[in-house]
Amino acid sequence: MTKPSLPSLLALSLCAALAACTGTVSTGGDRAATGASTPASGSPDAATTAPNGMRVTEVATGLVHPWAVALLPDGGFLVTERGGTLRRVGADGAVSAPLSGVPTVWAQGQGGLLDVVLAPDFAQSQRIYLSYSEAGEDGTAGTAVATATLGATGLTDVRRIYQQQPKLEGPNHFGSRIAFDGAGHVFISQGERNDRPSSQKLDMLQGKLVRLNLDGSVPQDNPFVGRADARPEIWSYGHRNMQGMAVDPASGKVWQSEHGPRGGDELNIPQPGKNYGWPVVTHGINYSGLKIPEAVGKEAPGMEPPHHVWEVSPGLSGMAFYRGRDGAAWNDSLFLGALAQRAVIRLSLDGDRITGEERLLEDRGERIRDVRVGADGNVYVVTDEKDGKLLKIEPPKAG
Ligand SMILES: [Ca+2]
Repeated sequence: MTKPSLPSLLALSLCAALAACTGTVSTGGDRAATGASTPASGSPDAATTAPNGMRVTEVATGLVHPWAVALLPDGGFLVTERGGTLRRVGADGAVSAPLSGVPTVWAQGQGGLLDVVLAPDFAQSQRIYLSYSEAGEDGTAGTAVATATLGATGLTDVRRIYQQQPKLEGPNHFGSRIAFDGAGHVFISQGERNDRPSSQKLDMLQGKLVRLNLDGSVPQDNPFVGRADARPEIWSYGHRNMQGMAVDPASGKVWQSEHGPRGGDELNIPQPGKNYGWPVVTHGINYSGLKIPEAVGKEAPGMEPPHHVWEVSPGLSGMAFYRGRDGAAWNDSLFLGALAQRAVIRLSLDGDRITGEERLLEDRGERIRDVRVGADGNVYVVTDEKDGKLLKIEPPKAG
């Protein structure tokens, strides 16, 4: 008796569920694989069901440029708005008044209140982590991270645990995401503040992935600890604007996404002390259409190639792994928000290997700023709009 293995059955059912199943790594602007093509517009309250069985519900609307969503154990949400407000959204979709106690943010350009995540011990401590841009002297600004205790209507015991140094002028490329490795460390992604050369300078924190202990102190096993010419907070360098980051629960590895210039959005799995190339190696060019002045090409000695690259930029934002749900249609996926291409990207994973790409919510035409996966097996996203939304995506049924 020959029976197909469970993995192949799952693969078959997944392929059957999708309008197209490429089975290969998608590069460039390949937007061929679209599973959910039924228009989802209509009544804002109505759940819509796509042909693959995926169901999309508007949980909340009226959020002003929401930047991140954290999923609370009670079924509710915390949502940051870039302008500097943090709100609770109830499981029923009720949006609270702004919570008190949020740090003052520098809300200009791409700066403002950015990421929000729950501390690893949130159930006991009620602590949260926020990233944001803060003002420096003489019109400068930089990325910062604070922790705080979450109460019903506000934050208390707010402690700043990280400040990007030095602060620079300009309203662009603050990152930023926060992720925990489950081993007592917090990773903070940030941008190079549109100051390209700084990504290669080890005495500056722009364009660096930073690794700290949960209280903000520097782990003594960080790669540049003890070097007089380098900042000890640095985990990896040569990054552009890292607006997505997540730790893979299957491997414990941190993954980050970064905007390329024009073309060349990347996924990396940063290793300690390694150089990820910006602006010396890149698959992109300047938005002006001109070559990046420092660029030598797509590779160079001593510089790590991206784990995955999109030659046409989706405009990557938040990301989340979908793991450990045997039998679920979307098990072993990585979800990424796309701002420019206005979609949710679902990558199929085999370990670290990317085996397929699908686009979701393209029909809605909304800039996707953040993606999270709930304990309930659903995917939650926020849209970067003046009338921003929190959406719930229920996966298609497996098999
Ligand atoms: Ca790179």
